[in-house]
Amino acid sequence: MGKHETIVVTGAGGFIGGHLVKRLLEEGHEVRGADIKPLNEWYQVHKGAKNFAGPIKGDCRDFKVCRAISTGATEVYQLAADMGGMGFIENNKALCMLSVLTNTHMLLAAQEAGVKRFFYASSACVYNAEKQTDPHVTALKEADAYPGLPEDGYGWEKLFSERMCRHFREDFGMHTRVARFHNVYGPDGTWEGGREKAPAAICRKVIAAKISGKHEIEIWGDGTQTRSFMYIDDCVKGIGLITHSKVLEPLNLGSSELVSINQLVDIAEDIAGIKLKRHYKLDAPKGVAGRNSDNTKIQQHLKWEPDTRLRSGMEKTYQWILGEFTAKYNKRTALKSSVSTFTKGSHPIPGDGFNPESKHMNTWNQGIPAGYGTPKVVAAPKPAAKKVAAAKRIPVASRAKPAARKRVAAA
Ligand code: GKE
Repeated sequence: MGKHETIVVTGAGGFIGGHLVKRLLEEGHEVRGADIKPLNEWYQVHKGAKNFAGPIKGDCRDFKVCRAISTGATEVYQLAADMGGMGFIENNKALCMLSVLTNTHMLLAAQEAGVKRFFYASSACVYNAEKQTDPHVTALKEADAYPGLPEDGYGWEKLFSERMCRHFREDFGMHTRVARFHNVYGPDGTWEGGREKAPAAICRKVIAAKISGKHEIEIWGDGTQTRSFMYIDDCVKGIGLITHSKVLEPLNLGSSELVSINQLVDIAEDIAGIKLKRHYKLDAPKGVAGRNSDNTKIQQHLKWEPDTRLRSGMEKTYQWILGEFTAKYNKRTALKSSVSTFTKGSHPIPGDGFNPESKHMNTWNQGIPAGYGTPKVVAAPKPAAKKVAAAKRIPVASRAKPAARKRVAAA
């Protein structure tokens, strides 16, 4: 990368985008940050950047916005997406898929602007669900994305969009680079409200328990599900390395330190210096049973992999959330934030909008990772045996239809 590039970061008001803008400014670049959120909702606002905020100037689903921010730019980091942790993506599949507009329009605008590099933030949610059914996982290598059976909704969109990056490269000669992020955490991110991921949610719930004095915690699932979590500094470093590498295919960008959710809670409890009684909410969104990042390829190509230990990243995250928490809650109100919320917006709803084909083609099962649980497809009530026979019996009068009689006559 040259010394002073003009760089676009979409999703600049979000968690990873905010940290990336900071790093790029420190490196001396001219940065344009865009986000649909109004400026007062951005996690970090960097005065040194030109900020395009809100639904008029910062909505990257709108091609006109994409064009306005990309003209004259030399690099684009496409991080904007409607997304969140399991509580959000499992229940808002249509919204997640609408990010295809952002990805499509940003690719087109960047191509028109003739940028030197286009970075796309994909996700470990693209990986085939059948490879993630056991908490004792074999780490996912890049080839495991195919045959395609990604996370329903969110993962399908990510897989499609990373594929689109590939074809913009092959057909239009654009220098696209793709990283598959594995669960990123750290300060200045979402920690409550329904979109937060497990590390932030667990820190918040432990803090709520400590401050309220009610030493209990609710955990989604049975706590045996496993993940690896990547600290934000590693993520930002990896984005830079991958963008300027020669690696054309999507690369894993994640930690390979596998822990169970129970172990994640152990870490947060240890930082807080308390022990909590655990309650397991088994019907909450769980996602896949186990997921880890195979870092063979990134090591091979970049001689590096995310290496911040979870304990040390969680310490910084906990302290930051503690500051946010105490600015908002006190001993009396702390328990208000002790439960993680999620909506049941997009579960299959019998009646209008319910696809009857699903029952026959098993598409719900196919599109949903194992951890989702067995979906209950509500079958239409079967008519009683007597009624079926009656329905099949064709009344004599209707057998002798004029058309049928005509055919017989013609023969
Ligand atoms: N969010 C959340 N909140 N998760 C909890 C909580 C809680 O209060 N308690 C336990 N968990 C469990 C979830 O049930 C899940 O099994 C696990 O922690 C991790 O949840 P997560 O951090 O929300 O997200 P996932 O790792 O399952 O999935 C995320 O993967 C990333 C890629 O690795 C996705 O949400 C994507 O946002 C992302 O691409």
